[in-house]
Amino acid sequence: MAYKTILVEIADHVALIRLNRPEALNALSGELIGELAAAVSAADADPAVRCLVLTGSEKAFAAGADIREMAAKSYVDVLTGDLFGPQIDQINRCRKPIIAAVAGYALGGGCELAMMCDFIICAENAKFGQPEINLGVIAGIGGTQRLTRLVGKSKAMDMNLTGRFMDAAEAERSGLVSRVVPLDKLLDEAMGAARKIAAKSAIAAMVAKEAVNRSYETTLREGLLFERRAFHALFATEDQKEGMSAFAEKREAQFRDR
Ligand code: CO8
Repeated sequence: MAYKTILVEIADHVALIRLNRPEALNALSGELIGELAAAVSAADADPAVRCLVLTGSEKAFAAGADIREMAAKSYVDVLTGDLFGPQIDQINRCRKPIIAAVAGYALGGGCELAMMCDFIICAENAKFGQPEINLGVIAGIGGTQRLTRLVGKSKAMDMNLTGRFMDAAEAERSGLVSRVVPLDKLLDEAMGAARKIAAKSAIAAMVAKEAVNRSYETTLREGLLFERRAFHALFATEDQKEGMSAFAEKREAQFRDR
């Protein structure tokens, strides 16, 4: 499918999705969010894809929702139109792992989009922020919720109330990102991680993602039970037999997603 605001390439079982509105620092317009949701759903449904990487440009992952597009909307417009709601829900339904590769600005909806991915690898020039307060609004797709779970109340309050940006070193220190790499290594690092994931059992990867995400939704006791039952269930797969036989036979496992 031809998109106008994103670029999609599939290679080595990895779908690389690039946000591509350079004229607006990849600001999330309605069109971009719609195309992104469609591309994520298509990759999720494509048997040739085993992992997704979401990235922007060297200057901006995304500088937030498109302010020009939102500015004149009324309360009734955003409420009845459920601004971004269905598309965000669609992206969150993806069961395959998604890595965010962030360089430059990840602000507002851009920071929130990165946090919707399963983990974030960023370049040394990355800047994260929830500056919506400067616009007289607040974060709307996870900036007060996911950010708080990731970096704790104090930093989340600081960022949401002052609108200040967090650099890559602070983001790594705070647990917002899993790795920081030089800008010219960002895509190699993210694609390398994605190819590594793509070589695993897709069933185990899907269940691991589901189990980690469950930890945000439930108590420790219920989460541990969910994890244990999911672990037990994986013994019904051929991939478990293959993975454990390959270890004993000192060879690479050949997973077949069965
Ligand atoms: N929306 C629209 N256009 C943008 C945006 C944006 N978020 N960010 C940058 N642009 C445009 C600029 O207007 C400019 O366009 P032009 O050249 O036509 O004037 C172009 O991109 C380049 O930007 P700058 O000239 O400003 O570049 P600088 O390098 O000087 O500054 C900054 C870069 C610091 C990133 C600056 O552009 C900035 O502050 N951008 C806005 C950041 C922001 O406030 N983001 C939050 C937006 S609100 C939001 O994300 C809410 C999400 C929740 C939605 C919830 C739905 C339920």
